[in-house]
Amino acid sequence: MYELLKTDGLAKRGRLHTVHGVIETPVFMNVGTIAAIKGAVSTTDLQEIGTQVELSNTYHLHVRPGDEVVKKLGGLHKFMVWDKPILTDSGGFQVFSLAGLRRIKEEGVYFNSHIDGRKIFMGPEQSMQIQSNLASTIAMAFDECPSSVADRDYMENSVNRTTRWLKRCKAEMDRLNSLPDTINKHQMLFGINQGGVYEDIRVRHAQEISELDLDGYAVGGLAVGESHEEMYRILDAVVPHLPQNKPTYLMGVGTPANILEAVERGVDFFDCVYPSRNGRHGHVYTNHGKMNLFNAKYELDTRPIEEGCNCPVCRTYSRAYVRHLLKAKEMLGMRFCVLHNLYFYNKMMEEIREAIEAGRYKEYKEEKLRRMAEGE
Ligand code: PRF
Ligand code: ZN
Repeated sequence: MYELLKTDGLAKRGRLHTVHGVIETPVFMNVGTIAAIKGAVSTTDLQEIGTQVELSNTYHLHVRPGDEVVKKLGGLHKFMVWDKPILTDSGGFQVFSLAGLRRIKEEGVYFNSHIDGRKIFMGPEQSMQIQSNLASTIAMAFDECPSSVADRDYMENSVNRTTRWLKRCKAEMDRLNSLPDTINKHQMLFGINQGGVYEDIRVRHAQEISELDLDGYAVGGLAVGESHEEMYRILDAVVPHLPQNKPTYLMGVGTPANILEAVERGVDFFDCVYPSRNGRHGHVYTNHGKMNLFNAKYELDTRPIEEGCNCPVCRTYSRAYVRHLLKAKEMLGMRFCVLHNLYFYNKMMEEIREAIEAGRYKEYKEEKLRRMAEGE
C-alpha cells in the first residue's frame, strides 16, 4: 500500500508499505545484480550506509545459481541475509542488453545465456515464476526495452506486445501468490511504460497500463542513448498519466542531477549502477562534484573523501590512504569508494525527502546542482 504523504509541485514524498517493511520515498535502490553489490559490499554494509531497498536481477539469478536453488534455500532474503525490501528486475532489459542472439515472439524471447551459451526461453509467465521463486518484495513486469532509435512502426508493435505481456504477468502473479508453497504470497507487481522518444505512444501506453491497478508503475526505455533533455521531455509528458497514488519508478537512472530533475517531475523510485561502477574506478561523488582519487594531488591529502561526510570511510580514512589502496589495486580501495558513493546517494535521497516535506524542493535542487557543478 502506497501513501502519498506530501507533494511539492509534482515532486512526491511517499511511503510504500510492504511485507518486508516500509520504503520511504523518494528512494534510491542499491544495485546487486547477482545478489551481490559489486565492490565487496555485504548486506551488513548496506545496513550501515542507509540502504532501504536492494535490487537484483531475474535473468542473472535464473542462470546462476538458479532460482530453484534460491527457492530451496528459502528465497533471496534468507540467502543473502537481508530482511528489508528487495526489487527484482524482470529479465526483459537484461535479455535485450546482454544475451547474444535472441528471437522475440508473441510467447516470449528465445536467447542464449551469457554464461555458457545454452538456449533459454523467457516469457511473462517464466519471469513471474522465477521472481516468485526468488520471493522478492517487488517483481517487475516482463517488457521489451526497444532501442532508442527504433522507428515508429517497430515501437507501436513492441509497446502493444509489452501491454499483452503485462496482462499475462498480472494473471500469472495472481496465480502464483495464491499457491500454498509460494514463499512471498504478497509479492507486488510493477508495470513498465515504454514507447521510446514518441510522446504519443508513451502517453497512450501509460493510460492503458494505469487501468490495470498494479502496485506501482515504472518508466522504462530511458537512459538508453537519448539525450538528458529528451529524457526530461518524455518524463514531462508521461508521468502525469501514471497514477499519482502509486510509486513511480524511473529504471536505471542515473546521475545525481538526473535524479534531482526526475524527482521534480514526480518520480520517486530510482536505481543505477553509477555509484558502484564509478566507485570501483576510484571516482567518488561529493557535494562539490566528482573526484578521481587516482589524481596525484591527493597523494598527501589527509582529509576524508568529503569533509563532513558521515559514511564509514570518511569517518576514519584519508584521501591519501584510499588513493594508495586504489593505486596498489587492493580490493579495499574499491570497496571504500563504493561505500562512500552509495552513502552519498542514500543521503541525497534523505535530503530530497526532507526538502519535499518542507515545501522547498525547487530551492534545494537548484542549490545542490549549483554546488555540485562548482567543483572543488
Ligand atoms: N526495462 C526493464 N529494466 C530496465 C529498463 C527497462 O526499460 C531500463 C531502461 N533504462 C533499465 N532497467 N525491465
Ligand atoms: Zn564518505
